Amino acid sequence: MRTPRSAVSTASVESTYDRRRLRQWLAGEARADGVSRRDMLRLLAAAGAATAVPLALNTPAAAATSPGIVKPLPDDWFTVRGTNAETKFASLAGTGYHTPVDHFFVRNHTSTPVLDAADWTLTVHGDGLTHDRTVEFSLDDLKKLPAVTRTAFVECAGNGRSFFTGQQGQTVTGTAWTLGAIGTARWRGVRLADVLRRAGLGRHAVDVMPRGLDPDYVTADGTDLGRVRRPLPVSKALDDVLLAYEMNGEPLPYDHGHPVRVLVPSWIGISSIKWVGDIEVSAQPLYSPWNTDFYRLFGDSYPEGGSAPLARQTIKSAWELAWDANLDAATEHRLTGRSWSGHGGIVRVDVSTDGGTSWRRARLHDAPQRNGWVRWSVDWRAPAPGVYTLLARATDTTGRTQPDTTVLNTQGYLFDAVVRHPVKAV
Ligand SMILES: Nc1nc2c(c(=O)[nH]1)N[C@H]1C(S)=C(S)[C@@H](COP(=O)(O)O)O[C@H]1N2
Ligand SMILES: [Mo]
Repeated sequence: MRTPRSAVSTASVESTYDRRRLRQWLAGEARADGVSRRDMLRLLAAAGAATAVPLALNTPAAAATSPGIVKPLPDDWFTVRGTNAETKFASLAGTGYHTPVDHFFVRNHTSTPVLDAADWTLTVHGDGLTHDRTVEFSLDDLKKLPAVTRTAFVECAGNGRSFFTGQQGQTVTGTAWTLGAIGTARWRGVRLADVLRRAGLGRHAVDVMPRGLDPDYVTADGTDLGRVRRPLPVSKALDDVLLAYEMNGEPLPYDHGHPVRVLVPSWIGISSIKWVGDIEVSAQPLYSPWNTDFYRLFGDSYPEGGSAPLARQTIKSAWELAWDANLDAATEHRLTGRSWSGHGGIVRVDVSTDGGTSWRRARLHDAPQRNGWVRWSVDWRAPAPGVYTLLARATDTTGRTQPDTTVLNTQGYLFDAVVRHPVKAV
């Protein structure tokens, strides 16, 4: 399989773009609604364009007791974490390549709005459209455009976050996901490019900002950040982004964005705005708290105001086994798992069943697929009863492989280190 355009180049395009965006903000040529002046100054300091300003982070809101999720969340399949539900990897064994909707993780900043497709419209607006017009699309209008089907995972930028603490002894903020904040589905919808062109995309458009119809997001300290929204460069919007109205052959379920969500293949989950109600197309760079305060890397190893906004996902592997799973010591087991990367298809997975002393290659059950994962397996019989540590290390088409540790960032994004998974042979 051909290697997709290098991730490094995408990342550096993003950071160059980010610097330009910041300069334009300073010159009064960029918009930053709902973002504090202090945050903008902090980002500017990081880009080397102004003096340093003390770092102050907002922490995402604390857990609510009621998750605000519509679908059932059986204990065997999900761990509820505040307003979110994490898929238990063990429950994916034997479910096939695509994650069934009833197993698919849910990440909600607030709660799932139950929207009626018949009343729904998408408003496309902004000075990046010719004549600064406003164009509305009903779901029927979208369905008249050419339909496209794409298999892609959606994975939260914070997936694996709990291992910064559990494996590296570090403190981070945010939902304590293990590895189940990911799912792979077959999405069907229309190209965002087709909708933007139909709306009259202007030559000077630089950013598009989809916004959800779910309630305003209010942080733990009571700050109302408005509705969930994150700018996307026009280049990505015109590349492979979908407005999806089907998931695994069914109308998009309530919890995953019914009736229409944005689907940004290989990028962090926050890019794929659910319940999209409007898309601003702008001739100026745009900011929201989701590309200033959140979803950048902050910490000692990063510029004072954080990295460029995160775009592509990183590389990970997970065993389809419970943590501390009991395995019969007397029998041979076919152990299974999955690996994925935002940078390219997975070409190789090495596993260890003795804590990393010896390694062998896992059997891959899928061809490397960009934007997707591969399933793999390995046969193993425990040499004797006792506790064992399983490890899996994936390599993708770009040569990227999982390190032993991930450099700390304060919000615990993009954990990519090999996870040490304990099991008990009994
Ligand atoms: N409108 C809206 N879109 C959203 C979110 C949200 O809270 N509201 N969460 C984002 C995040 S952080 C992730 S990881 C994905 C999760 O998608 P899923 O719930 O369908 O798995 O949706 C993204 N889109
Ligand atoms: Mo996320």
